[in-house]
Amino acid sequence: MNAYSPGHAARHYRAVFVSDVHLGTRDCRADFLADFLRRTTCDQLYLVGDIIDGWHLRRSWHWDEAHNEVARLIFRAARNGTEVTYIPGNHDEMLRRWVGFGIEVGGVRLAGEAVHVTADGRRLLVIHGDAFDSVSNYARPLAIVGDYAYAAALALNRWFNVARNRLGLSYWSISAWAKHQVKRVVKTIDRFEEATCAEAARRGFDGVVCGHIHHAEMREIDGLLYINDGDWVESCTALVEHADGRLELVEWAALNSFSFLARPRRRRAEVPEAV
Ligand SMILES: [Mn+2]
Repeated sequence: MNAYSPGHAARHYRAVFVSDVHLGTRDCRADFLADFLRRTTCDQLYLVGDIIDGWHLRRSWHWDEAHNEVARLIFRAARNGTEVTYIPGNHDEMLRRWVGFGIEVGGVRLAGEAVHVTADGRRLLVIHGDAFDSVSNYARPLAIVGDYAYAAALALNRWFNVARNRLGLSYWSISAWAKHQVKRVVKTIDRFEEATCAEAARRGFDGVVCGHIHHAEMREIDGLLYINDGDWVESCTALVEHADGRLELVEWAALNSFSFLARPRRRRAEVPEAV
């Protein structure tokens, strides 16, 4: 398992933002996130929603040692002086009813949203982002269709239409349909980005940090900074702020050449004790 191999030493950042971890599901790369948290320290840690996937509670709850490790490392950071803010998303919305009470559990503060001021004085609105679903027409599940999927669709298309032809049916293009879907996804993401930015602008912020759509991004929209910290299911990305206020998207899996095919070993002894 490559995620636990000793890499470079721990890095310190002013702030770290992660979201859409989906702990409790099999698809969550808790092993990669545990590795990131073990090798990263920060003054402020923002958990920007969908950290625990409560929707899976009643269906197939999946929780292994890597999931434990993520929870342990977050609480350890809080104990060691990191200010941890947990902003619930739509998958951990059961926590939302508690945000009004100023609750802190093990040093982790629950909040509906947060304001982060960077070292160079920029004020950023930190939200999960699902409030903008209706404006952007974002509907789950919404996967980005990659190049390989498109190639697969083309191949499938050939066989599909051979079959349709034999059945006396007219030609119907899967690839054209797939292309149309990709266009629709791109449009939806654009609308989501514009909607969150418009909200931040309306409230006088310099930018917005969100998650929710599992699409890491950092760009300027109409003079406003839009940042999406991505997710820990597909892209395994985090947003970090350096000491001088510089913001950077870190692609942890790509950076460490982790293989998505390798799954963490389940035996407890394989995981180094961190606490
Ligand atoms: Mn979400």
